[in-house]
Amino acid sequence: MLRTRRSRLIASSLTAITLGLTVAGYQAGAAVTSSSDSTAQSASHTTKAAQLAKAAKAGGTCLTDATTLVGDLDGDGNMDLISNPGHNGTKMTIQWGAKDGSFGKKVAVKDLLGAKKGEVATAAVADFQNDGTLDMVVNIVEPAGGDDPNNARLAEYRPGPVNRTDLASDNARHSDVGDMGEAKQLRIADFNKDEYPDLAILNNGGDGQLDRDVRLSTKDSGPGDFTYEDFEKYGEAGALSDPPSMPTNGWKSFYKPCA
Ligand SMILES: [Ca+2]
Ligand SMILES: [Ca+2]
Ligand SMILES: [Ca+2]
Repeated sequence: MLRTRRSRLIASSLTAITLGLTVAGYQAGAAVTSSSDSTAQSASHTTKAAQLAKAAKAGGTCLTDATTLVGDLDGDGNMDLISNPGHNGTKMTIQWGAKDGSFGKKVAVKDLLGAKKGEVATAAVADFQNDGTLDMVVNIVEPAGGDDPNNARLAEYRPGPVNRTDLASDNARHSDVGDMGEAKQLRIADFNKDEYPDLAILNNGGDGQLDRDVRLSTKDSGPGDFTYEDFEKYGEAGALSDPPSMPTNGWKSFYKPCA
């Protein structure tokens, strides 16, 4: 039985990437914000965000909290604010940074990627090759809603810097995260304890199967392809009724809190 389940896994395993950042920084993210904030609060948040951006510029990519990363994603030299509510890649937002250290309004990654109605966009951000630029993995899929999952319409590894308007990368390549099921979540993970951020994918492989799939990164490839060996070591078979556990704080393994 175990064996049967495992082989299904292989089949189901390449799916998911998710983009999700939502509630953009409760702290720094709130900088540019929302009409519901009081003026005083806004001012205070803005000041804090500017301070954090300044610190980040000096010290590199850093975290304002577990799900809000400050780093330069579009390569213009100004720090941007990347929020990933729940750390699961489904509600990711970006606030592009300006020269004065302030951040623009929150834009949803799914919109930048051009996800259509009915499609689910997921994303993960990290410096996968550890070369100093932030990179993305993105996945767009229209869930089938039945036992037979759809494959991704778009699944790519996009080495940074990415374009501010559509998150395009000159060196984008296909990723297999969306090839064999529906990616429900994409999370940064630290599976093999090296300097290259890994991916955890919550993959709906069909027929009630819901697995934690794994992509380990290398200096050459960034996130690699699915291998059964990696799955056996770091993945987990699960079901819709009994989901696998997922990493919740992968960014923390690679980025320090902003000073
Ligand atoms: Ca930037
Ligand atoms: Ca990089
Ligand atoms: Ca790794």
